[in-house]
Amino acid sequence: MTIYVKKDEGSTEMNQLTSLLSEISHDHDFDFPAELIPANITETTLLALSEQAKKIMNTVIEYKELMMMYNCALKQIRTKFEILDDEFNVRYQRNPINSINTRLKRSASIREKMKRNNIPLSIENIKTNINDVAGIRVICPYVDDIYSISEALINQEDITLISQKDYIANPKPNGYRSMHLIISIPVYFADHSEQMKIEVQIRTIAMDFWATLEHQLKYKEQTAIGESIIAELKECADIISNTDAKMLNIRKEIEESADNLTDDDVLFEKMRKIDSPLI
Ligand code: 0O2
Repeated sequence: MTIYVKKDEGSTEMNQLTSLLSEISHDHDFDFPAELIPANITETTLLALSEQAKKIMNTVIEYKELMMMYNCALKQIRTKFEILDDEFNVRYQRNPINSINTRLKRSASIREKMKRNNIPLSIENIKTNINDVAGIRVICPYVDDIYSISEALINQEDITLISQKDYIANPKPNGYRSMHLIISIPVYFADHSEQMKIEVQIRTIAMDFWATLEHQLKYKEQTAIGESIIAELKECADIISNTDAKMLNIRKEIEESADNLTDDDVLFEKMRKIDSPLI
C-alpha cells in the first residue's frame, strides 16, 4: 500500500494521520514513503484518508489479535495431546503419538477460501466460517492409536466436538485416509475467555507419508494429474493401508505373547522401561 502524506504542521488531522500511518508502516510492514501530497488536496479528502487509515489499522490489529488467539488455542491443544502421550506411555509403556505439527493458515489461503465460498472478507466471518485457521496434525504409530487418542480428546470436558470425519473407515475415493475433527476449545486471556475452533487431523505415519507426497504431487505440479496416475496413487494408498493393518496385527501378537508373563515379569518390564524417576 502506498500512501502519500502532506507534512503540514498546522493541521491536527494531518498530524494524526501522519503518526497513524507511521505506526502502521512500522508495525505492519506497509510500504509507506513519507512524501508530500499535492498542496491543493482538500481537508475533506484528508479526513476521508485518515478515516480509511484508521479502519485499515484497526482491521490489521484485530487480525493480529485473532491469529494470536488461534495460536494460543494451538498451544493448548498441543499440550493436551502431549499429556495424553505421557499418560499412555506410563500406563502402556509405549507412545501412541509419534509427532505433532501445528500451523496457522496463511492469510492468502484464508482469503482464497473465503472468495471460493463467496463469504465477504471480515474478521467476524473468518471466525464464524473458516474452521481450519488453526490446524494440528497428530501422527500415530498404529491405527488403533488414532481412535484411542481422538476418543480421549473428545471426552474431555472443555472440548466441544463440532464435526468428525472418519476417512479411515470411509477413505476418500483417491485413497486419502485420516481422522478429521473440528473442535472448539476455551482459551483464557487476561480479561475474557474465547471459544476457538481448531481442525485436528490424526493419522498414522504411513497415512501421513502418502498424504504428504500426494499433496506435493497434486499442488506442486502445474499440469493436471491423469487417470492412470490417480489409479497408481490409490493403489499405493491401499498397499499402505494393508501395511498399517499388518503392523497393528504384529504389535497385538507380541502383546498377546506378553500376556503369558507372570505379574513379577510384568512389573520388572515396566520398571525397566521407566528410565527416569517417577517423582
Ligand atoms: P491444507 O493446506 O492442508 O490446509 P474444507 O475445504 O477444509 O472446508 P473439506 O474439504 O470438507 O472442507 O475438508 P476435509 O475433507 O476435512 O479436508 C481438509 C484438509 O484435509 C485439507 O486441507 C488437507 O489438509 C486434508 N485433505 C483432505 N483431502 C485430502 C487429499 O485427498 N489429499 C491430501 N493430501 N490431503 C487431503 P486443505 O485446506 O485442502 O489444505
